[in-house]
Amino acid sequence: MEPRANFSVLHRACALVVALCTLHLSVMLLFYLRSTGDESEHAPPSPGNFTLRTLRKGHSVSTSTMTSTSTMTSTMTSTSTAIPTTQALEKCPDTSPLLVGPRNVNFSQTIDLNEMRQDPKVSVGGRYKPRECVSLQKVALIIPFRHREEHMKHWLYYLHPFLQRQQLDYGVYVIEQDGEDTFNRAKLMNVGYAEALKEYDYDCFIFSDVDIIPLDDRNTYRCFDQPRHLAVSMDKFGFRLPYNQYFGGVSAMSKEQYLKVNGFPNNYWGWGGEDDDIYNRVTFRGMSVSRPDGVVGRCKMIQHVRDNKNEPNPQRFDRIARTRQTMDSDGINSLTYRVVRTEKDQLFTKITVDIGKP
Ligand SMILES: *[C@@H]1O[C@H](CO)[C@@H](O)[C@H](O)[C@H]1NC(C)=O
Ligand SMILES: *[C@@H]1O[C@H](CO)[C@@H](O)[C@H](O)[C@H]1NC(C)=O
Ligand SMILES: [Mn+2]
Repeated sequence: MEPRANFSVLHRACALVVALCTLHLSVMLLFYLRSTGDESEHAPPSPGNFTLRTLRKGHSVSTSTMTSTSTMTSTMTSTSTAIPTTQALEKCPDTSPLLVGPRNVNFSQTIDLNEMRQDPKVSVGGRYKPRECVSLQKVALIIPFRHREEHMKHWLYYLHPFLQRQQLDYGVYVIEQDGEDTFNRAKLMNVGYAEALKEYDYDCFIFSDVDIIPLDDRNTYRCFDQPRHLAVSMDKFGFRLPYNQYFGGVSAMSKEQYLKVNGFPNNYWGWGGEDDDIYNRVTFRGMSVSRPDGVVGRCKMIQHVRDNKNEPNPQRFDRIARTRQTMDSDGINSLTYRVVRTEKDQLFTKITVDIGKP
């Protein structure tokens, strides 16, 4: 009797070991599958909109995150071949000698723009070009806007000198949504593109929130050989990207890149998702996102409460899941709006537009 009892105990022990091994293996397998399915594995935690990860599993992402600045400086300089030879001025260098690097900003200061308005180098409408050389690019800065006068002051106060140190030929376009209907950031950016081109032969467009101030002028506000994300290291996200596919805040696209993605969506009313749609457009057209490194790309956002009539858009997740189907028919080719008025300040051109409502 004794050996048989022993054998049965042994048998049970073995079965238990086998069961445990199986459990262990399946748990490992589960973890393995989850980590390979999740492309943003190494991304910092996303700020609450996790749904992005699931929606994105379907397509591959080719973000060249945090590409070093040295590889960037050589790009896009070939676009400036159209400079008249009769002009005595030479092309500006790839890297401006006027850069000063990191600088702090202080949003508690009271801003007086009048001194800046007297600067003879800036011409009406917020236009500037360096006297010392011919800029490599003609850059339009597009700022979607409504009820943020105080932020605008800070933006102008810090950005004009910043852009001048970068030796850019630039113009500042504040695109204000008329009326009090739900805000539409991306549509205003499309309007800015169209309106700026009516004034000057811009070849690069910077789309910037009014409340984001870059801290380092080595973060050049110009275009690169791929669409460029500029606000890569924001204080509100702990000076890092909130997630790998983040394309919000400030971005740059050449005219060619912009047309390749049919501009931006016109139907994102309210907060969120439009920047993810643009990101999708970029990847679906075979482009990738270029970025400065996290030190050069530092910037600060002026803290504020959420605006009225800019509540989170409940449709945004459905929309960003369908970018591929909608991008050819919804964009710069379907843009309609009506200019209500144009104001020419010394430091900016403000265009107030009726863009309709949801
Ligand atoms: C910012 O400006 C305010 C008002 O001028 C001043 O009191 C404060 O010390 C400044 N803060 C920093 C960090 O310089
Ligand atoms: C996710 O959050 C980022 C950062 O706040 C925002 O720019 C983006 O539009 C959000 N996307 C969605 C789908 O809510
Ligand atoms: Mn903001």
